[in-house]
Amino acid sequence: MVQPQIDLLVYNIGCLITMQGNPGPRKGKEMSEVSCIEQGAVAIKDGKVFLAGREKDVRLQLAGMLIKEELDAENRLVTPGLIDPHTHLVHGGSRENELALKLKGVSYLEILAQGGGILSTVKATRQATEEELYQKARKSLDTMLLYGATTVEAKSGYGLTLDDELKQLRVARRLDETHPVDLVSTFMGAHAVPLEYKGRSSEFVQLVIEQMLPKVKEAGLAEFCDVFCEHGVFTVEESRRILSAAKEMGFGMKIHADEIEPMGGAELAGELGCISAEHLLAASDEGFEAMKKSGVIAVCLPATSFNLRLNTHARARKMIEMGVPVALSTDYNPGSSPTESLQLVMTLGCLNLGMTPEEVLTAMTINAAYAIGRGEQAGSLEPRKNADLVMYDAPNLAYLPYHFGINHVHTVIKKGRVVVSEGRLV
Ligand code: IZC
Ligand code: ZN
Repeated sequence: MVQPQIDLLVYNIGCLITMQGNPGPRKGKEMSEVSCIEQGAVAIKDGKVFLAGREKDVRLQLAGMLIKEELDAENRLVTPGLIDPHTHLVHGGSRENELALKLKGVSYLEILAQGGGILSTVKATRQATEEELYQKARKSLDTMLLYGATTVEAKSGYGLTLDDELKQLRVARRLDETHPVDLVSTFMGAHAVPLEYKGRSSEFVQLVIEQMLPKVKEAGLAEFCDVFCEHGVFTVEESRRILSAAKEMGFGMKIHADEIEPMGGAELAGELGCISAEHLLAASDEGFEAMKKSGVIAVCLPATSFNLRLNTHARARKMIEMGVPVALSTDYNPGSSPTESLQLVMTLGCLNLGMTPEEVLTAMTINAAYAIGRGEQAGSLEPRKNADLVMYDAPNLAYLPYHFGINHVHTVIKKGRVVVSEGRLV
């Protein structure tokens, strides 16, 4: 008989947070039920977690099994790999020119209405070759990984023609195939009304529904469809049309809802049964109720409100109290949130949204996994899930948001393989 073997045993973990629990996104008090196993270990086999728990117990259960390799965590903190459930990863160019405008008090939506903002990134993305987009996004994905992200959602939405949308989505697929980080793709053709359709948004909506969605589906290039439901972008009615059509075609639905103005986007997310609703700064209590009823996950993006200099924040505490599961994300994009760092988002989640470090970790592991349909594979360290874990040069969880603006990651293991060691890509 072949002797069963373990590929890698990570041991001497000072604080091991597994996020083990019942299946499903965590709500209310469950979001703070995060415990630390002192002297922990994680046994990995075939890229999956075999066992995670107290080192003493893990070693006992492994008795008689061959352990091919051991890694000493030297008393560090270990969590599941972080999950970034909302990014605009693939794009051309950058928008540092908007900083001066912002300092003069010009708002994000004003910049967009003047043909800048998203539309300037659309221009740069259309001009870029597929290879250029790939190289640029790859660099950002490396940074995300160095900061602890092991699964990342990526939206299109800077092409706004069928070919340019497909170009962005192909880049995301190639990254998924060639980079250690797992990518989950979202089609967001309804991210802005392109200049050539100015004043003819309903024709553009028709293009998205009749041409883009079927082609994206046919090419198998996206799992989800997202819409920017916002004043001056897409109305609730247009968003309903696009998302309903997407649902018919078998896409999961996401929505940028009530980011800046209260529009009823959260209510729509509940009505349609979206997997997640994003931003939600201006969402109403009725919107939260509708989300709760349909099990919509709230994806909060505090780096965006910080960077837009908004004085308001998503009401994460209210949502947690009401039982809406909350996830957190960078919203990485060249305009409203040019950062790849989920660790910065941890700090902003605590200081600006009032979430505890435990709630923050829940929001960027298990709840983030469910927000992108990966709850069965990722988000916690339990048997049969992907062996995605992060080891930090930090003694405990609270240390991460507390000591902010730097990178605490020491080692990242993705599907059982060490991909970051001593803070460097291997
Ligand atoms: O490029 O500004 N909010 N979409 C919706 C964005 C921000 C990305 C951008
Ligand atoms: Zn976004």
